[in-house]
Amino acid sequence: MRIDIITILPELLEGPFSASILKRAQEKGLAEIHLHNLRDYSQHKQKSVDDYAFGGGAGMVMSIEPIDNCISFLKSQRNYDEVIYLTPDGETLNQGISNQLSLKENLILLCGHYKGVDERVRQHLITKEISIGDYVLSGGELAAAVLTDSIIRLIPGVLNDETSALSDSFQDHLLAPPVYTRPAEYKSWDVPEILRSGNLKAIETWRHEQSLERTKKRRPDLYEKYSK
Ligand code: 6GU
Repeated sequence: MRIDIITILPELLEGPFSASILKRAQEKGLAEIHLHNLRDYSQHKQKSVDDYAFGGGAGMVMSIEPIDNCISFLKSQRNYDEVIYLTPDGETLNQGISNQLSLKENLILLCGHYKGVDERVRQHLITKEISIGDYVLSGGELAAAVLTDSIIRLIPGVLNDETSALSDSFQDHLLAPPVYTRPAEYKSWDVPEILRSGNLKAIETWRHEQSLERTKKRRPDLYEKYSK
């Protein structure tokens, strides 16, 4: 899988992709992440990428030309499955969307800023719009990092223990059960006896019950989906 990210702040994204699982996925050749500085595609001598809004009002709008230039250049190199715009008014990200996107070959992510992009970008160049939740970020970069992480960890071979993505919270509409590690005795805060029993069948049953209980209590909306 290859992900091309178009941004005015590439330095904001370098950190998250150069450590841990995302770094290892790239080193193993399972994922390629390429950052593109939108300013490099501006024709202006000051490299500007935004302008005043037609009709007036506060706030700048990201211009169509550098965005179209960058996307056109990328599309001339290979075919893309989706061109995704990260925006608070997009479809809210969930595990199902990440699962679907993890099966794609090439993705473009466009990070929004200011008052957003010229609407013609959305009408003619974008195939999918994603938000990561109902709160406002200063730009789309952190959302692009979240989306990229959630997709890449699902690619087979990225996680050491391949079953571990399958046992994540949300993968089956349930929250994950509680986990414990040594020491078994700490102050008087005990580890449930069953987890130390060695009875694998009983442990599996206990974990499933805990998942159900947790989901019902903390996320009744998810529990509703699961029990349907
Ligand atoms: Cl994708 N962008 C911005 N700026 N804010 C957000 C978001 C995206 N998703 C949630 N809040």
